[in-house]
Amino acid sequence: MKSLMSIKSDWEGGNSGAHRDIDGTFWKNYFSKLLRFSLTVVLLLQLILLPALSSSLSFSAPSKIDISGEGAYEMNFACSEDALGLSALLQIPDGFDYAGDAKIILDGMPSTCEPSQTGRSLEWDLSGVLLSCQHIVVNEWEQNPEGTDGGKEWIELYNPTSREIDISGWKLVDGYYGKTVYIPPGTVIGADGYQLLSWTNGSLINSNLDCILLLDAEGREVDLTSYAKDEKNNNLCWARYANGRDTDGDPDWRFQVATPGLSNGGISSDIYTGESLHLMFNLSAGCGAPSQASFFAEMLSSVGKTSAPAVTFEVGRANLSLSAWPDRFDIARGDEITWTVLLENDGNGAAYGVSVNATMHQGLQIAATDSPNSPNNVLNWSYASLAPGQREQVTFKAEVASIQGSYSSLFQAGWGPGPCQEMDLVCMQSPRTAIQKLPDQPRSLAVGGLAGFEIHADLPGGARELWINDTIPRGLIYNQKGN
Ligand SMILES: [Ca+2]
Ligand SMILES: [Ca+2]
Ligand SMILES: [Ca+2]
Ligand SMILES: [Ca+2]
Repeated sequence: MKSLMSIKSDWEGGNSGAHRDIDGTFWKNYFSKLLRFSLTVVLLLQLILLPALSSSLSFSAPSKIDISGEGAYEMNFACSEDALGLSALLQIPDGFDYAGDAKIILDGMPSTCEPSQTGRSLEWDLSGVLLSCQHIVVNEWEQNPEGTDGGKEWIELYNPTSREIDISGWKLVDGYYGKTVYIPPGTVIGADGYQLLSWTNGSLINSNLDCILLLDAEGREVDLTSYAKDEKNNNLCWARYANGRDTDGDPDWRFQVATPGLSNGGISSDIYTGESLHLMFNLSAGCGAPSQASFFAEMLSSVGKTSAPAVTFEVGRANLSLSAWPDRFDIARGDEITWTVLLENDGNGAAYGVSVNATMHQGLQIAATDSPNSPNNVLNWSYASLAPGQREQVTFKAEVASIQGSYSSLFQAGWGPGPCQEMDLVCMQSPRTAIQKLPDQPRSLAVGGLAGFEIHADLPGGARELWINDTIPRGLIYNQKGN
């Protein structure tokens, strides 16, 4: 193992031109290597000090989810041994539904991953997805072939994914001298394929620790080997074992008989010892979800079953109340009525997708309102959500357009898919006796001109011995021939 100082002096002693080739990438990799080295030391110490840990699975959920709302859930799997054929299982309680957006995160790389559903059980087959999370690796390298090294040193790349990858313009850089070898145009590695490359920029050091860094055409790190030396001058060299194994640690590597262009042997795994996998997805609670829910999660693989401790959490439910009232109940033609509609959530969960509508009686005509007035004398409005304790009030005006025996207006509200709760409210108004003289606004008149007036009497309850007394304004003379 190298100390920080010895690594630094090796690099400073190398070809300074190479430092320009890769800008700051080398220092980044140097620190990332140091971090990996430290982690390896920590892991080794744990192995020495502690008994072997078994794989663990935990299920995390929001502490509370509301009916008709969506929550983000996560399964976290920490793997204690290399495993194949990985799949995740989740039992979801009645009333809950898978709401999509599943992704898996391994080594910080997200990948989408949809489950299949059987009854109340969701299952994710993770093997294929994990394969797509992988990347090209420097799989094997011979820094000291038998005899003279110049022109005979080689590096093997391996593509573990299920798609071919064009590596034209990518480059290899050695950690000791900082020299670069460019990968020629037109180089493509097929799925599960190998590519052998000759080291053509001088010779790789044998008797000092060296490493090979693989950068893509944009100069981003794709892979990095462990630091290693080969003083054997024979066909033994450093290789990832099992073939392609990549946990960023020294245990990925074995000094063994070279297998250029072929598998390094062993059985590759979906996930390796010490790796952690996060499976994230959304669930929604339907109208029928219970007030408490439990989830059971399992991870299955070639090395057995790991169960998560059961998780129970609270389900909140909104309870909306709807009230609506006019500023007067006895009305006459021409009155302008102000309506107030109030929604209140006194439940312990938010109401999502709240919609309200007001259908006014045909004798009332909706007038001033902020909401778009829809045809048929109906007003609609909505709220994305109403939190527990939240109140929302809307006012609008309607004019009494005609005299009717009574006026019944209908107010309705609902929320959630289904909906989860529906409310109907009928509000009655009665006509009142009223006399109206029109027009009743100031107007200009010429001498000799006619000023017409009209008197309406709305008598919804009928009338006996009806008389009307009207005072003629000063300056006007009654003209019974008027209209
Ligand atoms: Ca040699
Ligand atoms: Ca060798
Ligand atoms: Ca060499
Ligand atoms: Ca090989």
